[in-house]
Amino acid sequence: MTDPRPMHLATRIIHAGQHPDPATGAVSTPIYQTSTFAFRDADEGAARFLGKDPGYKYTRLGNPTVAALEECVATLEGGCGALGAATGMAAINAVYLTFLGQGAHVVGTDSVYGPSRLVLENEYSRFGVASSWVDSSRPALVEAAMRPETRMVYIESPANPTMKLSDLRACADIAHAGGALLVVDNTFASPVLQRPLEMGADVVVHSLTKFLNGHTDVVGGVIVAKRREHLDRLKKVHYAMGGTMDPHQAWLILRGIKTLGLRMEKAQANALEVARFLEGHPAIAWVLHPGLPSHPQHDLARRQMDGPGAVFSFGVKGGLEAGKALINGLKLATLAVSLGGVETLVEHPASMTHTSMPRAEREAAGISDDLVRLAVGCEDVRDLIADLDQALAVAAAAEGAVPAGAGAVRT
Ligand code: LCS
Repeated sequence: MTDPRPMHLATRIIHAGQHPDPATGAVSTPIYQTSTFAFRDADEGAARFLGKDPGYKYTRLGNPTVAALEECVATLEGGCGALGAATGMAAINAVYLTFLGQGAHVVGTDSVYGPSRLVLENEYSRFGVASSWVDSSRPALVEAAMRPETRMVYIESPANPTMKLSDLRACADIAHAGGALLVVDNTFASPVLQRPLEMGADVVVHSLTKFLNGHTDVVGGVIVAKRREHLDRLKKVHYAMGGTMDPHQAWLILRGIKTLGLRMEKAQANALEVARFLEGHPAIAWVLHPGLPSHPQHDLARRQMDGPGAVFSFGVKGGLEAGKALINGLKLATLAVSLGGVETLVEHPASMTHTSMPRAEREAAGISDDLVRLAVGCEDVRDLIADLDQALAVAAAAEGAVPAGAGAVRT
């Protein structure tokens, strides 16, 4: 008999949505690699399309492997249900398209993942949707940007790549007071560290490509709704737009999620140690990591999150050129966009993930040219620190700013 008490998160990560296959007893959820599902007779087919029979019809409109992933993520986030998407951007666009229309206005975090902002500014604007982008780490700025026609407050916290945090309860209150929804991109935290629906958000989105999958081998996205009414509206739009998830993709992500708790614990412990090392290094100008007391919202991180995460940003003395020299000097950390995998990745947002933002807007959002983003993985932290230390020495020698080998490796 199933214990009616809700299980702890670490248990739900492994079991939610997944049960031995009723047909074969397979413990791992099978990959239902089929585009369509047979009906016993015409009446059953008709009942499925009328929604009177909940069985499957066609994989774009639902698939058992995708459903297992959806139930798992919905359970972790505390939502009433979830919708798998082909990518994080497919999930975000389904949310925009569902809740925005002619004349609608969005208030969003200025330093979100570039395309989440640019698609509103450049594409939805063609259909009469306006957007204002503010430093949402200051709730008063969110409030000031609200208009009578604001339908959505769109927050990324921690934000990519500035690591700004937004007070989600305060943003929910502001959104709801103005008759808008709060949508939160929870990609950087994952449900292990932050559950926005518990803090008043209406909808959560993820790029599953990142921590939830965790192995840098698949892209995917998900939308989680708190209320059935929203889920039903989202489903209608998402299924019609077609950016849904493939069963094999869902299976890979389900497999990745099983170790989410373990990976998060290791990666964030590594990230904090690396951030402390960098903060103490003479060649480093600044470090922004929510787990460091120097982060302007360290207290909010402690209140709102169950851990500061495994991504952070920093600047090297000597600016962009010194940063480039550092990136080029790294031998273990890989120069690549994306984050949340078991391997450490480094990137330069101003010239990569956020390059399509106009420079003035980028700088206003805090994405300076010297900002280097480090997404820390699960390697032995001593190797990561040694790698950064040698690359900083190379960069400093090139700059002539700091004597080579000035940073002491702590092992
Ligand atoms: N939300 C956040 C916070 C992201 O960082 C990304 C991708 C997305 C949404 C979009 O997800 P996708 O469609 O790629 O699955 N972020 C990336 C990054 O920082 N580097 O490369 C991709």
